[in-house]
Amino acid sequence: MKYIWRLLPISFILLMTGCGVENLSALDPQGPVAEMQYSLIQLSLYIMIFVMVIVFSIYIFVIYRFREKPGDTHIPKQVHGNRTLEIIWTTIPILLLLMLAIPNVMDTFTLADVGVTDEEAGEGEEIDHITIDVTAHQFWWEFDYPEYEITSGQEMYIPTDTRIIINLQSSDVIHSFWVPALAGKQDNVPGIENDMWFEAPEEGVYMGKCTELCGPSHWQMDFKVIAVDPDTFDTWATNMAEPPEQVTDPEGEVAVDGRGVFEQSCISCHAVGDEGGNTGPNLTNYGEREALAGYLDPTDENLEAWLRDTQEYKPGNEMPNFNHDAINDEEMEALIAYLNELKILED
Ligand code: HEC
Ligand SMILES: [Cu+2]
Repeated sequence: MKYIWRLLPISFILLMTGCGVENLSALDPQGPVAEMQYSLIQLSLYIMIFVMVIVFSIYIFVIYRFREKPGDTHIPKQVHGNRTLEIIWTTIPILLLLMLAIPNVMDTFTLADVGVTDEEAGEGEEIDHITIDVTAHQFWWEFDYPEYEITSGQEMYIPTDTRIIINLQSSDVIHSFWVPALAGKQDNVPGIENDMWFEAPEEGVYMGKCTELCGPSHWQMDFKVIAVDPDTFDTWATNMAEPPEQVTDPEGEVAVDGRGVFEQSCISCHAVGDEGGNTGPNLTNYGEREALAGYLDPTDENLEAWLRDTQEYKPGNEMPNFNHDAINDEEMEALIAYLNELKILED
């Protein structure tokens, strides 16, 4: 027991490794934007290490070399000002700051340019690109694809190796859009449109977060960027606009019509295909969600718990709780079966 405190650093290390959640790290950059930003981080880190090593070496040397020794009565020579030293320690920091500033300013301009002309290919040649308008809501994300006239909620599908141009907006307070593995963060500010771009070379699910304190459920305002190959993306976009017919209740297991319950209680806020409101996330592909409400496992139990008591899961969100008077158990079962079947990619 006496040495239990020795476990402290170990548990600290274990705790910190928990921070390396898959694809939620700016230190594992994917694509040109994240890589550019990562190399700037590395550059400043190396410069800082360089300065630290020199300063600490001189410091330690001076402490040992000039410490008072027993019987030392001699007071060192008092000097004031040394032109050579002054010039050296003014010039070196200026050079270091220039080394930092030049690539930073150059990359800032590259990143700020969301244009799509391909300079290497010549005038008028466009880079493969799509535009996504990202609207932040307390506490969920809306992704509109103006070129495809589709909207998705919480999960943003993108084609790989394509420039994704992002326009950031907010419907209420200030939020901030961050997908660490793909690009640095930028704010969603009401009344202002900010833009940015990124590309994902690899297929995969990239985690995103709201990084501006925006209300009681801010910490659960997670989303996903799902990069798929361009063909899959086209299928996805086509089917989002016109989802395949749903075979609700294929085995005839549930007596109540889930779609009917949805139309009665949910459609005023949630759209499936081009039908329905947009106060809440579009649910056209709910059955393919990686997460429920951004952060829960999309199991039946969690879905029911969420519908019954959404205010418990995300306090302050705009969806009402549905108790047993609003939706009875039978209707709930049918509704869940209906939602799980909302798939547009797999059969
Ligand atoms: C008054 C509007 C409103 C009504 C009615 C409503 N919802 Fe919602 N719903 C929302 C909002 C807003 C959210 C986003 C909550 C958040 O994450 O902050 C949401 C989130 C959800 C989610 C999570 C979505 C996701 O992408 O993970 C599901 C599933 C859902 N609602 C299903 C339903 C069902 C089923 C009904 C009907 C029984 C319903 N909702 C009724 C507004 C509504
Ligand atoms: Cu937010």
